Amino acid sequence: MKYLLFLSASVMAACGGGGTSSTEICLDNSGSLTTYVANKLIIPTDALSAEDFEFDVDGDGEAENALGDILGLASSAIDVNGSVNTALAEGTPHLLLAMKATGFSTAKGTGMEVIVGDTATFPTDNPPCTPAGCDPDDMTMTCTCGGHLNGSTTFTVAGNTASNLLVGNTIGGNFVSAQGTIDLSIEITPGTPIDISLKNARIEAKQISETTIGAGRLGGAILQTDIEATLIPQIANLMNSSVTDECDLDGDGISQEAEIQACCGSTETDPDEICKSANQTNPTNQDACDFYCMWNTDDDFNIAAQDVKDGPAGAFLSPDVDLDGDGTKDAMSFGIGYEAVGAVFTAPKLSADQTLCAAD
Ligand SMILES: [Ca+2]
Ligand SMILES: [Ca+2]
Ligand SMILES: [Ca+2]
Ligand SMILES: [Ca+2]
Repeated sequence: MKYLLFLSASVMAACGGGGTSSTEICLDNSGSLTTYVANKLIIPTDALSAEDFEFDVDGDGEAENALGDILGLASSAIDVNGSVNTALAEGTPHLLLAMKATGFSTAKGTGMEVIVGDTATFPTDNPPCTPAGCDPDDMTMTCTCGGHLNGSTTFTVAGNTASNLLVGNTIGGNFVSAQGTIDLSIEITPGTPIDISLKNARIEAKQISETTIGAGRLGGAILQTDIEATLIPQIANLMNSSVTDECDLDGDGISQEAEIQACCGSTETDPDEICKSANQTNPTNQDACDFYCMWNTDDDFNIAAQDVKDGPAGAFLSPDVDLDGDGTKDAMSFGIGYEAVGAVFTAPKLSADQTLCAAD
C-alpha cells in the first residue's frame, strides 16, 4: 500500500487592466527557458515545518498554513512524506516546472509554468524503476526507483495535460510569483486523484540554476466547500487504508469486526469495548489498532468522513482565512515545499511567447 499525493499548479493570475499600476508584473518573453522535474515534495508534518511553507494568503500581514499544521496529527501514524516521495520516485505522476527568466539572481517578469506530466507515459530514456518490468508494489521484487529524476530525463507532455502559468520577479535569487489561483491535483490514495483549487496562491523558487531549484514552495488557501466535498473524504480513505493494511486478514479490502478484534487482541464485539480491552502484543497490529481507536468515533469498523470530522483533527479542519472579505472565514491555508532537478520537455505555454500580467 502506498499513498500518493502530488501537486500541480494552475495559476490564472488576474491581469492588471490598463497597465497603469506601478506594481504590475508582466512576463518578459526575452528570458531564457529552463525546465525541471520536482524530485522532492516536502509536506509539513508539524507546526514548525508548516511555518517553513506558510504564506500570507489573506494579506493581513500574518503568514498562515493551517492545513499543514493538521497534517502533523496524521503523520504520527502515516509517513506522509515517505508516501508522497515514493510516488514521485515511481513516476506516478511527474510535476514539471518551466521557468522563463532573464536571470536567476535578479529578473523582472519571470514566468513559471507548472505542468502535470502524463502519468500514463513513463520516460523511456531513464525509466522510473529498474530492472525493466519490475513492479514496486510487488513485495517479492526488488525495484530501484527514481531513475527519471537524474536531471537529464526526457518527459512527454500530453496534449490535454494541465499546464498553468505564473509571473513574478526574482530578487536576490528568490523568485516569488504574484498571487493567483493554483489548482492542486492530489492523489492521496492510489487511483483516486482529487482536485483542489488553491486561491490567493503563490509559488516561490530559490537556489535556482539551469539544472536545479534547490528550495521551492507553493501555497494558498482551499475553499471550505472543497474541504468538505473532497479533502475530508480522502483523508478518511487514507486513514482507513492505514488500518486495513494491517488488519484486513482475509484480504478483501475491508477490516471487519473479527479482524479489528484480532488486530486489537480483544474478544469484545462493541468497537468501544474492543479499544478499551485492546491487548495486542504484535507492535505492528498495535499501531493499527491504536490508530483505528483514535480515529473511529462511532460504532462501526471503518474510518469514514464523519469520523474525521468528529475526531481529533475535526476541530482544526475549519476555515482560517476570509478570502472574499465578507467577514466570514471561508478557506483554509495550505503550503508545501518542493525541490527540482533538470528535465527535458516541451513546455506547453512557455515554449512560445505568452502575454501575462499580474498585480504584484
Ligand atoms: Ca494572513
Ligand atoms: Ca477483511
Ligand atoms: Ca466509523
Ligand atoms: Ca468570506
